[in-house]
Amino acid sequence: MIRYLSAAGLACAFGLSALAMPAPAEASACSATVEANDAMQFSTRALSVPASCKEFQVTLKHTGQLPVAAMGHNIVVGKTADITGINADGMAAGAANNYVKPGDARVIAASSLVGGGQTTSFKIPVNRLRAGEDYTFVCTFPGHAAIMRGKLSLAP
Ligand SMILES: [Cu+2]
Repeated sequence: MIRYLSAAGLACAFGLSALAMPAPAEASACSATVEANDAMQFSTRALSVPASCKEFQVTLKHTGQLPVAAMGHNIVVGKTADITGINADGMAAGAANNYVKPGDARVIAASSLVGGGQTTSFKIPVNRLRAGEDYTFVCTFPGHAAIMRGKLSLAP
């Protein structure tokens, strides 16, 4: 029991320090955190995915307080040329589908929908990205994509 508590304590301490300090370069290179708020804003307008990563994990943290039905956010990644269609079909698919059309081949990766105080994460398969191609990430919650968008690219 003492050993168990000790291990849990260590894990907890590690978790806290990982939150408080910048992650080591190696750990952060294949992941990123994007915050979204009640003012319909993402905390970043550009994500760079190193080509050396097999998967790129994106954590979406909704720092607001509004419920998902009123101010839900997600992140959907696609080629910039496909984003308008992805967004239109996503909105039509509704909240039950996280505002992403089921089976949409244009969607490279997508998170689930979160409301205030919630966090989710998803992985971008890096082998679906090409150098020099123009990618965009958006929130497909109805009415959000015009403001909640950013560029995504494969870094050499
Ligand atoms: Cu949104």
